Amino acid sequence: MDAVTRLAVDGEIFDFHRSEPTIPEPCQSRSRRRFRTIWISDIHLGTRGCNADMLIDFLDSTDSETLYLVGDIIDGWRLKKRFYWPAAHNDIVWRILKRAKRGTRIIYVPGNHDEMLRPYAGLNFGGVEIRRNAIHETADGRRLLVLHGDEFDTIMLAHRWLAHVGDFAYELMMKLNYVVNRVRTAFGLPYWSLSKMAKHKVKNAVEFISKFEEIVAHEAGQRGVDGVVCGHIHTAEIRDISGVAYYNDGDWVEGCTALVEHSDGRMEVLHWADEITARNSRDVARIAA
Ligand SMILES: [Mn+2]
Repeated sequence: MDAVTRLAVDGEIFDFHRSEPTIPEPCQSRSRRRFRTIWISDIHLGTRGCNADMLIDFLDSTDSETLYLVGDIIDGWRLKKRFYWPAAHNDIVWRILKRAKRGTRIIYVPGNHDEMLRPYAGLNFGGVEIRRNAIHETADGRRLLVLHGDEFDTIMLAHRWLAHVGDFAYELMMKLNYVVNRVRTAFGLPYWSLSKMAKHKVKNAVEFISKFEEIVAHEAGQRGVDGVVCGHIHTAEIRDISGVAYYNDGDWVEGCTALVEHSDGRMEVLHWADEITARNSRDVARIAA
């Protein structure tokens, strides 16, 4: 067992017994938005890129019967290179384990960055079920395959050069995004996603993303499910691709998005920065009124 796995599994990172987070939870009476299901992925705990504050706000504002962690929750790759684990990252783990204690069913499908947890598929850590993939049945009776998405990287080989260009550009963008948003925060400006904008402008990235979406949906169709939920490419989306529903829950590095299922089976992508902006303007309106 390598160091990162030991940290993750033996409770040095997953501190099951930690009684209180450093960033306290708001009081229990604060109303949370309830969903049937929530999917989040690509949190990349253990990296500077992880937008912990935004995710803590999301976790404190929502609740669900089931929570899927769709991979790249902990960035084992990056942790191996350089250990980075601020208190806020523990607070996220604490909140997830607290949800399990409160009765939320939590299914963790590890991705490529947290592949060190894949051998533990079938086990349960503090109420978190580890799975290689899962089938989710929606309230309106549809069957959705839940997986991280790196399974299709080999099929994407033809587009590998794109992936590498993308990777370099992405790393750079993540760093820029961090700096830009620190400056914006200092000036009291709302959070702003640089690569969200860039992705829609760079043609190659757009081609890569739509190719990925088509391959994933096609594979899911072959397996006879009605749809697929994945992460991995950090691009939230809800799309019908030749009769297969494609859902991507995005990421918590810069997009800060979650996929949710409402009680009637309706699916929605929540852009949390926009939700915070909307909530703040509602608060301002209430104070003014
Ligand atoms: Mn990934």
